[in-house]
Amino acid sequence: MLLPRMIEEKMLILLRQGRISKWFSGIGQEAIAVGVTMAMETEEYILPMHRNLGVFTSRNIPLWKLFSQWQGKADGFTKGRDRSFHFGTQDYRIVGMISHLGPQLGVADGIALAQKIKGTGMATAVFTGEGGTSEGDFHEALNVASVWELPVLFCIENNGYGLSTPTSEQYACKDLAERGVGYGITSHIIDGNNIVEVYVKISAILEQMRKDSKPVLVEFKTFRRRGHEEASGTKYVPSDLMEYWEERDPVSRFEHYLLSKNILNPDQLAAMKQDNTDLINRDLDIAFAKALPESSPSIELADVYAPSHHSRTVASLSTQNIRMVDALKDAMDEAMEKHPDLVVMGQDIADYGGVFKITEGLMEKYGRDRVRNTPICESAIVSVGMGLSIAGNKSVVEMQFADFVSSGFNPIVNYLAKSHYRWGQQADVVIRMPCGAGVGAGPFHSQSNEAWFYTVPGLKIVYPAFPSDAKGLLLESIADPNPVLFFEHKALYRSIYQEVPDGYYNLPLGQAALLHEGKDISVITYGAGVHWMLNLLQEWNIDLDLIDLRSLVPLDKASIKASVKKTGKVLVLTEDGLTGSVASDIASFIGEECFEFLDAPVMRLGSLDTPIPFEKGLENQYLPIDHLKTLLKKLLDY
Ligand SMILES: Cc1ncc(C[n+]2csc(CCOP(=O)(O)OP(=O)(O)O)c2C)c(N)n1
Repeated sequence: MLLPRMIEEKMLILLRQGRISKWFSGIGQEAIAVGVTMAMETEEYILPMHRNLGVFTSRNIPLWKLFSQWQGKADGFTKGRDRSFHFGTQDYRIVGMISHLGPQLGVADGIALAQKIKGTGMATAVFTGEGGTSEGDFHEALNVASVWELPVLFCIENNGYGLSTPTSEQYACKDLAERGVGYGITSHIIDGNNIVEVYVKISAILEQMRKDSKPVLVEFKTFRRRGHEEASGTKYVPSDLMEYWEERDPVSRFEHYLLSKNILNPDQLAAMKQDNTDLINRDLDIAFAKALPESSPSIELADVYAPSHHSRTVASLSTQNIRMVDALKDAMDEAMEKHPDLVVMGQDIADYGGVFKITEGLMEKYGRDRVRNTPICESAIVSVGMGLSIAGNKSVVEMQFADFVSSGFNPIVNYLAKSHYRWGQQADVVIRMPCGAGVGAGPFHSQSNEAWFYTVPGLKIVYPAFPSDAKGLLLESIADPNPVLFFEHKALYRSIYQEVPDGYYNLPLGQAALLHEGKDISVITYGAGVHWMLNLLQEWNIDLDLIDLRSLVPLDKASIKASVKKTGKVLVLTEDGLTGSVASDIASFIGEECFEFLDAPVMRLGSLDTPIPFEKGLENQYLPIDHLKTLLKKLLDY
């Protein structure tokens, strides 16, 4: 406890000298981080927050490395890409927070799930402030841990304020520990300023958790003695409250205890302090001498995605004439065989087989550990996928409908997408997205929402239009170590048949397919748009290139360019509305890169910029299909 305290005191000085950026103080809260970490086994994962320096020091991370991280140095854990405690390290089994506070609670569930499936008997500890307990993520994570019986130690550090918000404005129950009852979780209240109580009680709790594999909720009562971050001060804190907690300082309390029991004498204490001072000063000098990151745009871009090392398997010659749903079902089965660490999660996907029956039979074949029904909590389940990846498992998360991904948006765009760039941790998660209109399902069961994710670096987006592509691309997406949003158009599920190769094969991402060749126009599209065009070509013999993009990130710019160069006229067709769409982005790429080949303005065609209406006539009016021929004629005549 002395070491993190003394590091902080030094940091406050450096902050005033402008030699480090923000500082979130944990002064007065050290007993919790230190006590919990010392009660954990070194191989067990801990997911700390911004005031838990004691977790990092108790895991014996070299101080120069920590200091380098805080100074944005090349040798820090994030190579200058993220600040303060926003990093993880597999070497020390620590997974740091993202700013959004709550998602890591679900990540802890995922790590604990991996441990449970592997039968390691290990527990996982995760921290949150009392402010963070108001986020949906907290409730979702507790519920999942309880329903799935995951050995997660949920540690609430109740330090009186969330930024300036006192507990009375944060929650209305007496103690946050009461929340455990609502989720069927045992809970405890522990004096967070008493290291002996923390260590002894948490050791006993963990011992039990490792045996019975159940989550436990602990509320540590403590107090935040400094401002939310150093610049923001503590004006709003009544002085008598501050004094009350100063008297209960965990470090001086323990010093007093050790001295009074003659476990430690004053000389030893002074020597410890001197050793710490020397260590801190020495490592600070090392960190200050370290270089800032030397980088370039190409180095930064190369680190957004984890490299894929898997091999390519060509498709067998034996085939079956099947639908998209059958091909996807096949792919899931092949993937479960190929990757023994793959876990599949989603609502109603186990016994029921999923609402579209794509996971039917998987649970019977691969067991309940690997094929898991989830409660209705998209955010927690995406976070669980992240946790599984940290612990070495692949996962596929089925959104019941692509529309519901909005409830899991935050961990996708902030956790999964940024993880490899931030600290080199892959997010090996595929999110299956049954999407699309034309099925009379209205505004919340029909969206083609790929554009929501298209602007976020770190995500891959795949959108097949045929059964054989769907199988090979899903297998590739699962083999790929990066987060992939895999769109499956519901209207194509049962309407399109194709000869699909048996067995395992994977198709590369970022390679478009040229489905029809011609010289007059290039039509660039994906998903249902491909079939609208194929239908039109059956009744109208028009000399055009039809390009099925198959994946949107990575995007096959070379094929787009080659076709536009040949035809000089282009239509980018999408089922999405046009404003801010992938189609608009492709159109601007063509405008910039292919201008000299163009004989007409780049045309776009998409749906109306309205929510998707339910009634058939309205839905038809919403979709762009009826305008396709007119627009192509206009382009031909231009
Ligand atoms: C989703 C989200 N909303 C708001 C914030 C801004 N914010 C950062 S920390 C914080 C207070 C957190 O309070 P608490 O969870 O009690 O932790 P403490 O800082 O007291 O340790 C707030 C409001 C954020 N980081 N993320």
